[in-house]
Amino acid sequence: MFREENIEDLFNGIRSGSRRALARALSLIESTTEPDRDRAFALLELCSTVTTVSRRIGLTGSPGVGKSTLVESLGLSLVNLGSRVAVLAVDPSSKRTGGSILGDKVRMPNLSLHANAFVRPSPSRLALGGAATTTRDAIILCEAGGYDTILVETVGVGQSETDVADMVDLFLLLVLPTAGDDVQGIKRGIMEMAHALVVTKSDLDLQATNIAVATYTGALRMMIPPVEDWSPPVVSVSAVQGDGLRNVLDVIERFFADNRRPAIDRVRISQKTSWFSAALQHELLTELLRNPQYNEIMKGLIVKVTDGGLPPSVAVHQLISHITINVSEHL
Ligand SMILES: Nc1nc2c(ncn2[C@@H]2O[C@H](COP(=O)(O)OP(=O)(O)OP(=O)(O)O)[C@@H](O)[C@H]2O)c(=O)[nH]1
Ligand SMILES: [Mg+2]
Repeated sequence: MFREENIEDLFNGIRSGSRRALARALSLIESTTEPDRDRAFALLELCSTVTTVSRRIGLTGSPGVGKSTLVESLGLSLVNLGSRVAVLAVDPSSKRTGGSILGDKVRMPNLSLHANAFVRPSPSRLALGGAATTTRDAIILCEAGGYDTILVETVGVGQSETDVADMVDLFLLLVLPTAGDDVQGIKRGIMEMAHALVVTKSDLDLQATNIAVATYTGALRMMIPPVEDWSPPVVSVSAVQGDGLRNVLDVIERFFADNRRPAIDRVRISQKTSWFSAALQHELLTELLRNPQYNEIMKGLIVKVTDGGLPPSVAVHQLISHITINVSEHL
C-alpha cells in the first residue's frame, strides 16, 4: 500500500519534522507484506544514520494506575521546557488484530494537539516481528524525526514490563497510594527493574500517599538496584492536579544528567544485543514455519514426540540437522 511512495522522500519528510510522514512511516513498519517489509528495512537503515541525543522513558503499572494521565501531563511539561516528545504504546501480550481498544486507552487529547508532540496510540496490528520489535523500530523513527524524549506506555499485563524495560533508558513503575498490602502484591522482579517508583493520585489521600512513599522506600532498600550508580527514588504525584510533577521531572533530569550518559550508552549497547537475539529467534521460527518442507518435517516430528515417545530434545536436534545439511548444500 506504500509502494508508490519514495523511501528517500519519506525519510526527508521525517527529518523535516513532518508528523504525517512519521505516522506513515510507523504504519509502514507495522505492515506485514513482503514489499512493505523491504521498504521498511530500507527506511530503518536510513533513519539509523541519524544521531539524536534522546531520553527513552518507559512507564508501567497495573491497569488504571494513571499511566496515560501522567504521560500526558509529563509530556506537556516537557514540551513546555523545550523538548520534542513522542508517545508510544506497547502491548506485546496482545493478540488482537485491531488497535481500537488500545487506542482508546492512550488518547491524550491535549498533548496530541501540541506542535512539538507526537502521540501514537497503538500499533494498528500485530506486526511480523512482534509488538516489542515494532516499538523498538518506532523509537528509531521518532528519534530520526527529532523527538528527543520518547515516552513508552506499557499496556496489557504479563511479559510486557520486561520487554519495555529492555527498550528504554529510564523505567518508571507507577503504584497506587494504597501502601502496605500493595508492596506484597507487586512482583519483586518488576520492582527490582524500576529506576524509580511513582506513587500516583496523591490528591486522593495525602496521608496514604506519604505512608506509601515511606513503605516503598523501605522495600526498595532491601533490593538490588538495577544500575550501580543510581539508587531508585520513590516520588509521589497527582497527574490530574499537577502536584509533584516537579518530582518526576527532577528524577528525569538527574537520571539523564551528562555524567550518566556513558552508563546509559553502555546499557543501550547490551539492549541492542538482546534485541538482535530476540528478533533473530522470532524471524527464524517464522521462516521455518513458512517453509513447507520444514513444516512437514516438523509435523512428522511432533507426531513422533506425542505418539511415539521421541524425546523433544532429540526431535529438535533432528530438525536442526535437516536444516544444517540443507544450508551446507547451498553454500
Ligand atoms: N484523582 C486522580 N485520578 C487520576 C489521577 N491520574 C489518573 N487518574 C484517573 O484514573 C483513571 C485511570 O487513569 P489512566 O491514566 O487512564 O490510567 P492507565 O494506567 O493509563 O490505565 P490503562 O491504560 O487502562 O492501564 C482515570 O479515570 C483518571 O482520570 C490523579 O492524579 N488523581
Ligand atoms: Mg493508559
